[in-house]
Amino acid sequence: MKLIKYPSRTEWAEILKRPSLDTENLFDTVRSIIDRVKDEGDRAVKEYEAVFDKVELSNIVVTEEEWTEGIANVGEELKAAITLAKKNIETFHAAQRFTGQKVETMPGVTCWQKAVAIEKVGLYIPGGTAPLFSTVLMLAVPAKIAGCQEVVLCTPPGKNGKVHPAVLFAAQLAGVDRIFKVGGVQAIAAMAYGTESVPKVYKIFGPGNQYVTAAKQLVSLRDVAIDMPAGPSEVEVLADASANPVFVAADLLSQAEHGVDSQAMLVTTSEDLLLEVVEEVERQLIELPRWEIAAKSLSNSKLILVRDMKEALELTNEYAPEHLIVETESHTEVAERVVNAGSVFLGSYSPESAGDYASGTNHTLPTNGYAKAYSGVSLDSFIRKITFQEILPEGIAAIGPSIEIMAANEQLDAHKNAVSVRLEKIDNKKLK
Ligand code: HSO
Ligand code: ZN
Repeated sequence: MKLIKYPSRTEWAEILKRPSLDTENLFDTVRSIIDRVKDEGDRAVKEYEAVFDKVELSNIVVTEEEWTEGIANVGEELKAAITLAKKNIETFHAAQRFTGQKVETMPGVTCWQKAVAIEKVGLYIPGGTAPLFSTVLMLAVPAKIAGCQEVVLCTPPGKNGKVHPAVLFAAQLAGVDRIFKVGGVQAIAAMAYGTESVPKVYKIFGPGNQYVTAAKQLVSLRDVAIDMPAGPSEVEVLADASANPVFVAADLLSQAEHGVDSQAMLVTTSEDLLLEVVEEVERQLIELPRWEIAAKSLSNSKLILVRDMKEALELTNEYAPEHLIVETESHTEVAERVVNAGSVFLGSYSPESAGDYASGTNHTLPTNGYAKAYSGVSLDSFIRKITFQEILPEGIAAIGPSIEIMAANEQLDAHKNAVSVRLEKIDNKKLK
C-alpha cells in the first residue's frame, strides 16, 4: 500500500491511474479463437475447452439430470442464503419497471415509449479461483423480470467436467433456461455467433478476465450488444476521523481478495485513521485464506490523506470508483456531492459485501473510470424502449408545414413529399 499525504492536483492523474495491462498481442489471439468458433462451432469449442480448461467434453450442454444431480450437492444453509439474496435482488429490480406515458406533443400528435425485453440474452459466469454464483443472480434475475424469452448461461466446467453446484442452484432459482460448459473467449464467441449447441443471443452480459473482456469488445463491434466494458474490480473508501478502522480495513481487503489486479483506495481527512487502517489491514490480512492474492493487489492500493472533505470529494469524482463506501460523520450530505461512482454504500454498516451479495442492488458495475459515463447493470440493461407515435390528420396538419420546410432545407425532397401528399389529401377533403 502506498501512503500519499496531501498530494497536489498535478499529481492526481498519476495517483488515480488504474494498473494497466499490456494488450499488444491480446486482440490477435482472441480474434483467432473467435473466428474458429464462428466457422467450426461446437468442434472448435470442445477443442478450446480441452486446451484452456483441461477437460474433454463429449457434450457441452448441461443435461437436466446433471443439473438436478449437481443441485443435490448444495447444502440447505447455502440454498437458504442464495434464496434470501435472490428475493432482495428481485424486489429491487422489479421496482425498476418502466411505465411509459403517452404524451400529446401537439393536438393529434401522440408519442410514447414501450419497454420490450431483449428476446435472447447470454450470461457469462467465470470459473477461476472463486465460482461467482452470486453473479448468476445479478444477471438472471433482472433478465427474467424484464421478460427475456431465452436466458442462456455459459461457464467453464471444473477439471471434473462439471459445473459448480451453487452455480447450478442459483441458475435454477433465477430461471436460467440452459447452461453450457464453455468458458473464456470460446464462450463469448459461441453466444455471439451460435453453434450447434449454443444459441446465438442478442446481448452478452457478465464479467471475465482480460481475454473475455477483449472477446466481448470484439464481437460487440458488429454482431452483438454487450453490457459494458469491464475491468478489474475496485473500491474506494471515503472516510473521516469518525470511521471505524477495523471496518475500513475489512472493506479494503474484501476488494483486494478478488484478484491480483483489483484496486482498493482509501481517501481520508484523518491521518490518525489512515495509520490505524494500515495496522488493521496487516492484522486482518494474515488471517485470510486468500492473503497472497490480497497482498499482491494491495501493492496497487493507495491510502490518500487530503486536506478536507471538499478535496476528498473532488478526488473521488475524478477517480469515479466502481464501489464507493462513505464512512463519514454526515454521510448523507457527503453522498449528495458524489457525481461519479458505480454504487455507493453509506455509513458504517453498509459494507460493499452487502451489495455484492444480498441487499438487492446489482454488483455488475462500471470499472476503470467508466462510472463517469455508464451505469451498472439494471432492469434497463435487459430491455429496449421502443418509441411509438400515432398522428391524426389534425396532427399532421399542425406539424406538416414545418416538416416540409425543414426537409426542403436539408434538400431531402422525398421526405418533404411524404408529408405534402398527406396535406393535399386533407385539403381536398376540406374542399369537398
Ligand atoms: N465485487 C464484485 C462482485 C462480487 N463480489 C461477487 C463477491 N462476489 C464486483 O462488483
Ligand atoms: Zn466483491
